[in-house]
Amino acid sequence: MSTTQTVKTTCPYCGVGCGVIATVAADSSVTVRGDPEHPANYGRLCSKGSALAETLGLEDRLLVPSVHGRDTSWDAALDLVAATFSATIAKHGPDSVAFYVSGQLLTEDYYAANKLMKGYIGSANIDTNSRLCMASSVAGHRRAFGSDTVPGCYEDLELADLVVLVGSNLAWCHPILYQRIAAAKERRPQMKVVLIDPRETATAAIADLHLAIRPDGDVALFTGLLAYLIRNGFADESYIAANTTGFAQAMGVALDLRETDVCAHTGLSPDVLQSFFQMFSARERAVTVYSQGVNQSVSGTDKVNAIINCHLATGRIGKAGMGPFSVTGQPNAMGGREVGGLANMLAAHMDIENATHRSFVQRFWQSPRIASKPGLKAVDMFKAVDEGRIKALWIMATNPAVSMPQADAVAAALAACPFVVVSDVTDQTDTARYAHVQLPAATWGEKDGSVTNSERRISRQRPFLRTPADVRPDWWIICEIAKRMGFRDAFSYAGPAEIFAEHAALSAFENGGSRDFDIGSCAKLDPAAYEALAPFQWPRRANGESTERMFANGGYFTADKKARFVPTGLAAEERETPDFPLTLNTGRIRDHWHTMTRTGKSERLSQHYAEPFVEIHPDDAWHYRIADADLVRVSTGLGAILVRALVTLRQQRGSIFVPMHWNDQFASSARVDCLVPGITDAISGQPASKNVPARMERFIAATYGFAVLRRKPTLVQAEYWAIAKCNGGWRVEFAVAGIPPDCPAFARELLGKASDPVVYQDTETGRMRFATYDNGYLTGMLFLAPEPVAASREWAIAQLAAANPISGKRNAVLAGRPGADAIDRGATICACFGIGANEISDAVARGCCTVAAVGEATQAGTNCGSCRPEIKRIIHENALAKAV
Ligand SMILES: Nc1nc2c(c(=O)[nH]1)N[C@H]1C(S)=C(S)[C@@H](COP(=O)(O)OP(=O)(O)OC[C@H]3O[C@@H](n4cnc5c(=O)[nH]c(N)nc54)[C@H](O)[C@@H]3O)O[C@H]1N2
Ligand SMILES: Nc1nc2c(c(=O)[nH]1)N[C@H]1C(S)=C(S)[C@@H](COP(=O)(O)OP(=O)(O)OC[C@H]3O[C@@H](n4cnc5c(=O)[nH]c(N)nc54)[C@H](O)[C@@H]3O)O[C@H]1N2
Ligand code: SF4
Ligand SMILES: [Mo]
Repeated sequence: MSTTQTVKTTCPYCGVGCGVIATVAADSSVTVRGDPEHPANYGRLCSKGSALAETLGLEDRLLVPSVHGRDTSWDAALDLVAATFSATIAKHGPDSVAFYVSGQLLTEDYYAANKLMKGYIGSANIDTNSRLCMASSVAGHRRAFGSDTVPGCYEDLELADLVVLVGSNLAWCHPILYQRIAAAKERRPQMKVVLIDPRETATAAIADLHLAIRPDGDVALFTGLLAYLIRNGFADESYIAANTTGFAQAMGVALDLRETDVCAHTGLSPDVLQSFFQMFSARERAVTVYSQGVNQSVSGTDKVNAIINCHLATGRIGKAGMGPFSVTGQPNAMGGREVGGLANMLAAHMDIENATHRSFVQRFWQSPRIASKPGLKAVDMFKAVDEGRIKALWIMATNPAVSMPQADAVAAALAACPFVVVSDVTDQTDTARYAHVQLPAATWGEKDGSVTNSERRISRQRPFLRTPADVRPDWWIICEIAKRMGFRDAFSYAGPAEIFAEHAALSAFENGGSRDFDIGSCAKLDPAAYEALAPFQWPRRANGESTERMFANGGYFTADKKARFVPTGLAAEERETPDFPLTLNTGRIRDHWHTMTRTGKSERLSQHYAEPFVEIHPDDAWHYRIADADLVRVSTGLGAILVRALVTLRQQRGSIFVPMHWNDQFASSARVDCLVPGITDAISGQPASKNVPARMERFIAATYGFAVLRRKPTLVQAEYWAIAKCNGGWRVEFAVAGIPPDCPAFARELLGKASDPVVYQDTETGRMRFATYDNGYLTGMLFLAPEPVAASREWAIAQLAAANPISGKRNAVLAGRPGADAIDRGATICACFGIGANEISDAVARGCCTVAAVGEATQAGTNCGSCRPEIKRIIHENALAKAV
């Protein structure tokens, strides 16, 4: 490309679905900024979105198809996959094969995969990582509304007088929605925010009330709220009578609850409960936002319905500033649901159990078959792989060896499976190890298609980079396999535009307003119109009919057009697990995305947390004799992991939190899903990843180490290690148990055999430090100590990245901390400008007492704003310290 090119596309991370403008300069360098015209973000991007350009490099990319680890041609790979799937089906029937797909596929990819499995192979054994993510919301919606409909839109979050956030760390996981709420609250201080989360997350920064609920206390809480609303005359009797059924039963169960039981199940005092109930009652414009603290639970579907019941009972649904709001995780979680990517759904939001729907879909596709019963849901699918019932499995755009519960068992099942195909963009993942065939897929920036965000808005993802020669888009790969399996006519698409138009036509096929998902207006879209398609919300029927909000006046998608109340009680009983007295909670951090295949490539995003960790309440830390920065072994009946202790009051007593991101590519033993059992919600089949009985103990090492080095470390012989990209290279943390290693030999191994390190040894304390140079530039530095290394990480990284040779100070760097002439920035808080906690604290100490003032003094928080909740906390803690 010789001139600058500018392309409007959509962020490939979370379900907020922000519009992005990518600019490719004449020298091929890429910059990204928020699209000021996109209705999701109006120009803003969070830390992950802002750093997208750093994740586009070809390092770690899977660039050529391979069979049994050997590069091969596309024809050979496709022929083998098609032949093996066909032969397996011929011999063992259609249910002996399966696809495990992802909310990170584009709608067009997803549509083709679902069509192939359900209409042509004739099985419904296609499930998706959305099973681990949105299945309980889908099931709850369908129970209440008769369809999987999100009734509201983002604007409701700004128009509401009360936003209740349940099991959602919005500040870190949907940062732009968080910022929209924070800005609305600043404009209208009467607006209130309630956070319901066992942990005091960064989201608490905007909360007027934080309910540190007991794990899985949510059903009891919202059933208690329903009882309060009814008793105090807040039920909207005319809405209930006109638009719902089942109220009497739900009311009966709710009114039977005793307050003492609600307190016991939620762990909340009567006063706190009253405050919340009163807040909710007093504000008609209320939105309840919920996410994985709700969905990922044995009572996930009941949680969803307990929330929806309160909105139905007050008629607060589908009106400006009102409604239950399930926010989706992945960029195309919604699109996947629309094409029927779940094993228990059909395309275009139709039901697999409904014979009329099956006939619609089969007639539309004119397909030889149509799956007649639900297929295997994710956990059961991998069980079937393990038991040899599934003999050929195709995994696309997901990393189940890390993200599935019972991750070790999943890995073992993959290892034993006769035929595993993995379509991915990354060459080495924990799942790819088990692939017989690896298919290189096009990634963000190369792909062309569409995604749907949390508010039902469909946006285009457009390419702006040249796709590497042997890389292909997912839809193409799927269609080529389908053709080779004998389904040429049904899968001969010229491009994604044609697939999208077909998907749109199916959504409108014999619909007539009877089904929620209808984008009939796009059924005749030609490639040029598809190319130009501006973001729009569904439904958008062929006659142009559209709406931002649904159900204000009923019109549900049940036979009688009425919504259903679902009676909910207290939900889950206590589990007796004396050997595992702690509750292990898992989830996300601000700057990493899932299994780190993308964000792990960005040095900026790898500084906020550079190691896997466990958050522990100080009382538990004391009880288990664990100090901050110790290493901790966390275990359940399934296995153990080794992570760094982070002692914090933000955690509840008896509960610990470990992020889901770290895997074998970045740490020795930190895949937290190795500890999570495959226990699921009975209705949705979604695994309970947030409430796992566990125990922990301090891990005592003989030697602890920290290193920075230019090149990626290849070998770390240690019980514990974790690597992360940093400015100028890589940082490594490790610990060795048993007999202390031969330190000089260890240093040579890590820093490079040819190097001639400067050494500093303190025989009294047993501490050793090494530094290597190339022409006066630091190339590596290693600290070894009998206790966790106290050197300043940020300072060591700054030396590695220094623009000038370090001459004259060779020994000084081994001090491991800045001299009197420089400051220690502390752990990175602002990823955009690399501002550390110490710099922010200093600014606060100098009198900056608002986030804006800190921004003015340090720049922190002035670009994407994702760190603003943390800056606010530092200011708050400083104020508390002064008050003491
Ligand atoms: N930075 C970042 N953002 C992301 C992602 C990412 O990987 N990184 N992933 C995206 C995806 S796919 C998803 S699904 C979303 C998830 O977004 P969130 O659901 O907001 O994220 P989580 O951290 O999984 O869990 C949210 C909270 O649920 C709380 N919780 C645990 N148990 C309970 C409980 O019993 N009741 C209640 N009320 N709360 C509980 C946890 O303490 C946690 O703070 O994030 C999306 N955005
Ligand atoms: N303990 C615990 N476990 C969890 C969760 C939790 O909260 N706690 N959360 C669950 C949730 S909500 C989710 S969504 C899952 C996420 O878990 P995963 O889906 O396993 O996570 P990702 O790292 O996003 O995996 C995406 C994979 O697809 C590849 N990829 C990216 N783009 C493309 C593309 O265009 N085409 C192809 N073919 N490949 C591509 C990436 O390289 C990567 O390997 O984890 C679940 N697991
Ligand atoms: S909030 Fe951040 S991660 Fe989510 S879509 Fe927007 S920029 Fe991307
Ligand atoms: Mo998710």
